[in-house]
Amino acid sequence: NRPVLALVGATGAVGSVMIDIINARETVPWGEIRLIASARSAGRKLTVRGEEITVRALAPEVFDGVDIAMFDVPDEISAEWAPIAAERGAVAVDNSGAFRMDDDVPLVVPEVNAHKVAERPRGIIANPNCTTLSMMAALGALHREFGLKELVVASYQAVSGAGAPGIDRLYAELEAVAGQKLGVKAGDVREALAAAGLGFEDSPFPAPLALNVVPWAGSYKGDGWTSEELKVRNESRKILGIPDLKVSATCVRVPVITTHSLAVHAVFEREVTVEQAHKVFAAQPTVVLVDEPEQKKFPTPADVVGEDPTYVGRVRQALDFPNTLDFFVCGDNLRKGAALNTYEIAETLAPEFG
Ligand code: 2RA
Repeated sequence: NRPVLALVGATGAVGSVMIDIINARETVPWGEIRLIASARSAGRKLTVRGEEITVRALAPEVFDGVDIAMFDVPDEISAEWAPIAAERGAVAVDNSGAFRMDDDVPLVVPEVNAHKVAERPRGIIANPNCTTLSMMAALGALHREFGLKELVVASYQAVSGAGAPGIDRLYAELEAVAGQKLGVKAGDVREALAAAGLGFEDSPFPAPLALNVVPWAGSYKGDGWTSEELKVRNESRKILGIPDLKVSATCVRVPVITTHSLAVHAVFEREVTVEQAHKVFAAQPTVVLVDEPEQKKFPTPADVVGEDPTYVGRVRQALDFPNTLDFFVCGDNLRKGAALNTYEIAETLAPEFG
């Protein structure tokens, strides 16, 4: 008997990427794949590995007989339904923020801490936030070798992290500024957006993003910090298993559709050279190194979007900080940052049910 997989949120942005990933796999271990979504989307038919599957409405009984249920839904839906799936006997692999910092829920990046999938007293496993996740394959590999001590990061986050409204808003803003010589006088971009009827009351971003960058992602959490910045700190500590890791993050939204980037300043216990770091990255199958400064070769989000691996470049030994590397990471926030990592957790679990 092969395991039964369910995908909750099958018709959403991440759910669609998930189906693409399942379709692109050479082989899959599943005996049955169930697609689940809100009542509004129920009845739609989607093709998975050549088979047309009717989307079912979320209800307790849809989890009967399911071994692994992947959730790509908003926090409050996961908070309610992942425990219901677990009660019905499924392992819930959840991509929301509802359970990530729960002590009884492992937070898993398979190439860093796959063994944690076994420690799941609630029957729930969490998938990290895409910002943290985008650098974990690279950092986990370095940590194993050199012992990570401190982490300072600045993110350059794509608008699809804010979902379809984020994508729609950036395209609308780009249209409003297209063909004009803007960005030469304070406020001229805001004026162009206002003239196009683009206010900020219902924008996912608190400032113009076209011809701009916005040092704000997520919600306000007090003392100056945003939710995204605190997630980078708390989730990095939990995934890497370093509870006292010193972390400071500044999260910035940039006019990129998909693929988050991070500038990483990482301090290690042991001495580390660029050459050694290159070797570590080259040995990590889920990392691609693009680091030829003399040829001006480095990763950029526009070149990485749609790719599964994490791309790393601009690796430098910090001139004024011992045992310290600076580097730049790009990772597709909808693939490894969300759907792919969730699916890899499910694949890691599959042999338990085979
Ligand atoms: C963002 N990290 O980029 C969030 C999405 N989970 O907005």
